[in-house]
Amino acid sequence: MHRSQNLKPQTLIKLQPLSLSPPTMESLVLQLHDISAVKFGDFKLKSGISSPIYMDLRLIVSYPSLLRQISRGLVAAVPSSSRYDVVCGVPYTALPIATCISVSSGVPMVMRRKEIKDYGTANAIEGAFLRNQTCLVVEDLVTSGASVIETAAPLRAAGMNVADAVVMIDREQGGRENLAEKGIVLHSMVTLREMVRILKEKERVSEETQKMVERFLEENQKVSVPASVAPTTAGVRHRLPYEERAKMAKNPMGKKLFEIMSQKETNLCLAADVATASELLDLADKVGPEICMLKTHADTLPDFIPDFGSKLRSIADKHNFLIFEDRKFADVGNTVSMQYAGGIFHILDWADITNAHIISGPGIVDGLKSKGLSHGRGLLLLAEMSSLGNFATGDYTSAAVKIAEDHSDFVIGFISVNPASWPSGPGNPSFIHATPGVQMVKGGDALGQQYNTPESVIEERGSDVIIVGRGIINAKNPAEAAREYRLQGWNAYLVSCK
Ligand code: 5BU
Repeated sequence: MHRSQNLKPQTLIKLQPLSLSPPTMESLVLQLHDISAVKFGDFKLKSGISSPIYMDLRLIVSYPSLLRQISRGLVAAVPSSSRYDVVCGVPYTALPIATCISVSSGVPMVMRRKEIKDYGTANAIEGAFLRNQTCLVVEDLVTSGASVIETAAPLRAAGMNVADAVVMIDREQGGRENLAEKGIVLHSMVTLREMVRILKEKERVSEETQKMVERFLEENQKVSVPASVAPTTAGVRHRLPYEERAKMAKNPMGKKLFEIMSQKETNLCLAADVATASELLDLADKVGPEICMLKTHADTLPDFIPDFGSKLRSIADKHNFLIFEDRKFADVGNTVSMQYAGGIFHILDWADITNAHIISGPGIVDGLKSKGLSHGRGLLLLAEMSSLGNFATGDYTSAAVKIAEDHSDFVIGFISVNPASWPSGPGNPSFIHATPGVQMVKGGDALGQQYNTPESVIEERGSDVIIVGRGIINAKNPAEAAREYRLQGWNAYLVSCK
């Protein structure tokens, strides 16, 4: 994966640099103080808390000798028996440190993109690596561990093992514990307490300052990971399991979807936006085992033929997933009923689920229901959209909820983006929430699409189904990528049920 053919895969390499011994901690701490990378005062940290001490470690790039010493110190902090295939610095401050470690130890580096502008072409992880390689995450400073967790997620999603992180300064404020919960052991070069002790001993700070920092550390031993990184502390908790919700669903197709999700342990819907129908059928067969639903845009397929539906149906039956035609009906009831059952596509014949805007009022649901209900089909209402600047917000979203409640025999739920933020939250558990705009890293494309991570969508935003298109389709191996999305989506669901 992402490695050129003529390069041999790296084998695990020990991190020890060949010559120099690690610098003394005392000298390093004093040098950091000399360059004003350690400051005392009243500072607001990224995690939101106020701190009497602040470290500006971005400065170290201006001091190559210090940078070299820090990287040697970090290498020495990792158990000498450890071996890694790659190192990855947490952007941005730790990037030069990771580069130094890579250069001195011969362990290759990968880089995590902080944000991806165009998901069509860019990778979340840059560099040459293989699945199952072991990656050491390098960080300059850990408070809650949030940044390390943010970096580990796309590395893991790309198939790498991340079990260790090494940090220059551990503020000892819960980061070690938060990372341990995510299966990452934190190795630190020095703790904040130890730094301040050295500075006091060398008369760089007063006893009063030392005491103030120690008191602060005592009082702030557990800084939790912000909700946007690990939404387990916020968002939707104690969610009912899918199998319970299956029993509540009024529409048989909604019930079936919950049942499939529960049986297959997947809340992943593939947005199969490929160039041709034959490519779509091929992809459906490959990704089928990982998904609960496959979403189509039949009107984009140049080779759509009448038996497309029956071909897709047999693949859907083979792998036990539902077919969702993302038609986004928007006309008056009578017209949509004709569009649904007739035309070229005969959506009613092959799509288990379709969706509709509510712009034209509740009559659109009646129109679709007049054809779909007797066929056992289900409908998702577009309560929100993922694209930048869309108008499906506020009262419009609330109106979609009301229409769904009034037609719960046919409506199975919503296309939504952040149901946890709705006045009544995700609401009636018999309705399902499906969310498009999902990638492993937050960001967007050049045409207004906006992406959130599976964890954020399920745990924080309270959705049930992640809809993923280009994140899977553009991957080197779509079936493997689908597996990673499935695991992330499912783990997030399990957490939100606790
Ligand atoms: P992507 O490649 O993961 O960006 O694909 C997203 C899919 O979801 C694509 O088929 C869109 O048509 C669809 N979509 C969306 O992106 N946003 C919305 O609000 C709705 C559908 Br509704």
